[in-house]
Amino acid sequence: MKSTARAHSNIALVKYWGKGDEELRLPVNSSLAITLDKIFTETTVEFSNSLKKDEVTMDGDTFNEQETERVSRHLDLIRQRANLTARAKVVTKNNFPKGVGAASSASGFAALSVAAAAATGLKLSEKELSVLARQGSGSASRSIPGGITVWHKGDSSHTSFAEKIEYPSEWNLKVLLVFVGDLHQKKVGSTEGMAIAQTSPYYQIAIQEAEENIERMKKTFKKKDWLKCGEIIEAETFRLHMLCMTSIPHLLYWRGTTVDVFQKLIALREENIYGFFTVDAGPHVHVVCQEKDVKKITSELQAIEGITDIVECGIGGPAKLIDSHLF
Ligand code: 2P0
Repeated sequence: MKSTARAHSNIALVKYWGKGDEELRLPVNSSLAITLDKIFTETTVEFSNSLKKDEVTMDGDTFNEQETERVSRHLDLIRQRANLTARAKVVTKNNFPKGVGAASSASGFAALSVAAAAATGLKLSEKELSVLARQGSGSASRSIPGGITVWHKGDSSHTSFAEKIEYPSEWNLKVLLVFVGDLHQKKVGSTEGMAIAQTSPYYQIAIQEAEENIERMKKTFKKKDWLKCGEIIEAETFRLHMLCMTSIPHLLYWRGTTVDVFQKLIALREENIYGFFTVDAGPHVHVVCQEKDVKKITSELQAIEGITDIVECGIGGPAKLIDSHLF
């Protein structure tokens, strides 16, 4: 059976940066993320006995051996479960460039998991799909449920999955993706970067802080405390990048323009305009704000030299099967 799925990217507000179990991709702390409606991956999978090996193409390019190997290992998990040996043809398409800090592995492995499971005829629950996607790429677990999600770190494979949580819908949350400089691929990817996180002298305290920030953030949702929520979003940005900057060797993902965006957002608070910055393993900034402030924030940021694009996103839905196949 040929199956196609679409999964959205997500941006973490409480970040994942370190694994307790590399093989299973169990994180050292829980994380919390927003699903992005405008950034997504579509993937078609078909298993066939006539194929000698898995064949993967993304945006028209055939995957190299190393990239194919990672996909094959993920497909093996599904083949095992479905009691299948056939190889697969996988065609995948992003509506954004790979490796620019728009979390292509999150939407990629979420779409692959949903499409491949369906292509084998397996019927998996949302939780099972999240557990499965996590094993391809940790952040992919959070692209399965949609909305705002918490990925529970868990203490075993089946207890480490993401689920939706409630948040104040009246905030009308938006996320502005602010692209800084050219969109070439980053030099040190997340998997590689987080593998050295424990060389930071601040590692243990950072893990504890993340768990506490999940609880603090959930409390701000309950109390509808927008400013406190923003404070935690930015504290998490600095927690992640402090870890990166104090790892050995250190990792500095920001550019000057990244900091210019922070400064502009901080200055706008004088006018009661609140956009909160968060940054992943790259130089680009995600601004979390309310719909009523989008126009003003966008026009102010557009004036900063070095910003190449701003993409406005709302909150995206769950990963799901779609009818339009890619081959
Ligand atoms: C996050 N990032 O919470 C953090 C913040 C990037 C910075 O999760 O090794 O691609 O595939 O499990 O999920 C990106 O890391 O890493 C990520 P793997 P992943 O969103």
